Amino acid sequence: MTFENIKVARENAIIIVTINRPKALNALNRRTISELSQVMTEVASDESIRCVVLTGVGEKAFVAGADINELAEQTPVSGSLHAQRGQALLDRIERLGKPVIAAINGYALGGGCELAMACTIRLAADSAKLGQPEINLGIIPGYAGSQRLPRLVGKGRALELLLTGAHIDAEEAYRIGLVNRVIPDAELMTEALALAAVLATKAPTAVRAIIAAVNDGLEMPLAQAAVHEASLFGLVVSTEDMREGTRAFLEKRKPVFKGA
Ligand code: DAK
Repeated sequence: MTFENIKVARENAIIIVTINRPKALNALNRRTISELSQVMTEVASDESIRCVVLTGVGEKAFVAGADINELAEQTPVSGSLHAQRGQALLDRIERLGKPVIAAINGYALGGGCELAMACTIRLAADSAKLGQPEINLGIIPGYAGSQRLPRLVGKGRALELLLTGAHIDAEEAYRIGLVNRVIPDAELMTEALALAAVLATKAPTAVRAIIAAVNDGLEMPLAQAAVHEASLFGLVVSTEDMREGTRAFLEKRKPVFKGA
């Protein structure tokens, strides 16, 4: 596949997707959303891909938001279409069934912060800045940021970030639970790829089931979520990978999971 606004590279079972619009600080325009959607569709259907690392080109920005030039000229019809496509992309990332690691290498603002929140795990470079500044444009988040943010950091902190539009640094984002780890700038991609390599060795069906259990379960009452977990458990115990995992433990060796 060839793309204009993203770069895609492969390292064994890992796909590295780099958003590549440096002149606009990697802002998400329609084309970028469409290209990301295409690559995620491909990743979803390719069993040999086990993990994705998502980052932005350069040292300044992960994604500085939705493209404000496009936002400024939206009509109700185009705005609604844009909302549907962008939300579908973020839902697909969240429920890809394979871990997507956001390597946040600079500004992750507005739609950029929303994109990072849809990822499975967020690693932030120590110079990263995160926030939801939509309020300063007279709008509100459009990619479910007002919903994912309180689920990650709690209602009070989410409301403060959404209402002030403030940018917070990586350490503060870590303190409130918005990112999983803060990593020195120069080591961000090395760490992201090291984590991806670990995740890529895990049993794919169990990985998919964990991502589904957590995401679906957060939308359900606890008792119903526990029943859902039990059904997913029933699925994973029927896999060859479960037999391999338990056998490897008993034989005191590392398991080799095949996704069967
Ligand atoms: N869109 C388009 N261009 C952008 C951009 C953006 N979000 N962010 C930066 N740029 C461009 C700048 O215009 C500038 O272009 P030139 O002037 O060089 O042509 C270039 O990138 C470099 O930016 P700056 O010169 O501003 O760089 P600074 O270091 O001075 O400042 C900054 C960096 C990140 C603090 C600043 O660029 C900034 O504040 N950017 C905007 C951040 C922002 O407000 N982002 C949130 C956008 S609102 C929806 C779905 C989602 C959304 C809305 C609706 N629906 C489903 C309907 C989401 C909305 C948003 O994300």
